[in-house]
Amino acid sequence: MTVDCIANVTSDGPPPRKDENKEQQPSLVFDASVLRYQSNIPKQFVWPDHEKPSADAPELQVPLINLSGFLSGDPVAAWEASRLVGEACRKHGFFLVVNHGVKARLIADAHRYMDLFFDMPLHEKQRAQRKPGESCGYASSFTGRFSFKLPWKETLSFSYSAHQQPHKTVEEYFLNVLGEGFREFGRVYQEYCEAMSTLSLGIMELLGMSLGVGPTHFRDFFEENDSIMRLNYYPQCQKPELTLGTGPHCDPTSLTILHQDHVGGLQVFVDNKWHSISPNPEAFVVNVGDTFMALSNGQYKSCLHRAVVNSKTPRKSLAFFLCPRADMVVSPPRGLVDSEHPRMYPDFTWLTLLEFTQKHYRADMMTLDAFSNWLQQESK
Ligand SMILES: O=C(O)CCC(=O)C(=O)O
Repeated sequence: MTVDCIANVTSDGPPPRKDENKEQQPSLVFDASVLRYQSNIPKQFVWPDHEKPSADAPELQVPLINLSGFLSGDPVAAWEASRLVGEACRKHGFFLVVNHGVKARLIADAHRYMDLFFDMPLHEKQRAQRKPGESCGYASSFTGRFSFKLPWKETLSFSYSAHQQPHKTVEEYFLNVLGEGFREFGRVYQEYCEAMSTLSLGIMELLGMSLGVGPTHFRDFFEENDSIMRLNYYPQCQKPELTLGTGPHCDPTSLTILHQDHVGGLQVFVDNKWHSISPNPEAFVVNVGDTFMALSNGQYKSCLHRAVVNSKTPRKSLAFFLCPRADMVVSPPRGLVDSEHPRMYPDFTWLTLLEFTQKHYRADMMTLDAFSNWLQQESK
């Protein structure tokens, strides 16, 4: 993710720096209802040649992990699932899960309410406009924060808190920001986030087993998660070969659970080449983010990925970004550190990394290294 909640556009050159590319002129307005038909796209959306989408992106080999045995308490199935998870995370950090226990009706509702939201006129969506420095709300293409290499998309992001129960933070967000007419949106996304939080805690058990630290270590660490949910909407683009829906980035968060619709567009950079992950409506795409890479002391990969757009069909994806409670200290378990595996990253809190990506640095493939250097300089 980019937590835009996080900004997910690449940067060039060494970090850290304040938003050097910040818009000095009035912000460009991304009105999808107009731009999707325009044959000349504004130059701010044209990406440099070396980053433009490639026509050919072979399918990435990712394991399709059946969670039914693990979720019903079968220890053999759990070990097999954890073995597959571990293998994928050492290679590139991406895998698919099926029979995950999330109701098909809930996933369908989450997509349906996305259509309802993004089909509204721009001024209606802007009632939830994300303000500078805030991490949640409606953002169209991040036109306020950056002025070049803009992503061709609109997003709505909101936070989910597992520790503020019985507060229903998502329901409250929709009611407070958009009003009574959005009560049902809040109900659907509250339920969806709760299902994502439960699923991610299960995956944390598998990750802990695969790393040899047992099923409870990471599960307990994320029990009170302060996570982020993002609805990504990519309108059609008449020049899809010039732009990107989401620029190349590694998610600074811990674990991403993505559901993409039938259109396709997710690509992952593995072995020096972009690969696709085709849609599978039964499956969630799961990937490790920078914070979990730090928790695993660098053993598991947070991999570069992006989304491409097309000229025919709008595309939607639902991204749940698991994050620890904001004040938890991110530090690998002792069992993952020894003389052969010295500490790769300093201790930090998720809140500090979140602020770093929002105030100082456009998330990219170097975020964690840039952040570690910045922390070390700050502590001098
Ligand atoms: O829409 C997608 O397939 C990818 C989205 C993504 O990478 C993000 O929201 O950070």
